Amino acid sequence: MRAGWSPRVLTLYLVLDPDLCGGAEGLLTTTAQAIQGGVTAVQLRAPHWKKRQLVEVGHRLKELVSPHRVPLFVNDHADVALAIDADGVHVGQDDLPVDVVRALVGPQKLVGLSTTCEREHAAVPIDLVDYAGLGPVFPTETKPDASAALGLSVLAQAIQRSSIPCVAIGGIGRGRVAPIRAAGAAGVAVISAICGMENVSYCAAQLRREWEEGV
Ligand code: 3NM
Repeated sequence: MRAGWSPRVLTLYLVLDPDLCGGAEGLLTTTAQAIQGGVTAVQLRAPHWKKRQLVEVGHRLKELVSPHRVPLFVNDHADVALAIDADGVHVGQDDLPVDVVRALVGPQKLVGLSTTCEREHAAVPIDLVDYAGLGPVFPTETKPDASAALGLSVLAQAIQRSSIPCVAIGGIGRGRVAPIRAAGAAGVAVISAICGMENVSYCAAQLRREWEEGV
């Protein structure tokens, strides 16, 4: 991880979904409540939004998370991450290559890269990237174009074969956090286990507690 950040911030990583949260205002209230519950990182992910809206809402999210020392990541867009002085950017295998992303955002910002199999996970350049997402670990309805679920044993193998901190994603909710920690992950990323839930801070707190207690 870059200077100033501990891998502990990857523990409970909230990926925001504007549809599930009920739009831009919903993203902000969800984020505030989720941080209260114990979320340790937040990603602004809104694939259907124009950059203007990403920047507007991104500024407000940054103000919201900063006092808590919770890093804010922007999905896909290095330029938006720079514009709002986000803490990091998260890219997928089909986005800008990570050497280009690193050159754009400079040495200080966090860079995350999505991987979907052991091979991609093993190929993550640890000098350029701070953590790798790996998933979907379980079937998920939130990302209809996600590949087949990997399962816990593939997750554990991939983690063993790389030194990059791994954030597991896909279909993660209560009862699945402890096994992922046991598999060696640095954290869990969730969308539907928090976004759109009636009691966001309670749901986040339950997930965090499962991580901390490991049961
Ligand atoms: N990326 P939920 S799975 C955004 O496998 C995303 O890279 C994935 O949502 C990947 O927590 C996913 O509701 C959706 O299953 C995760």
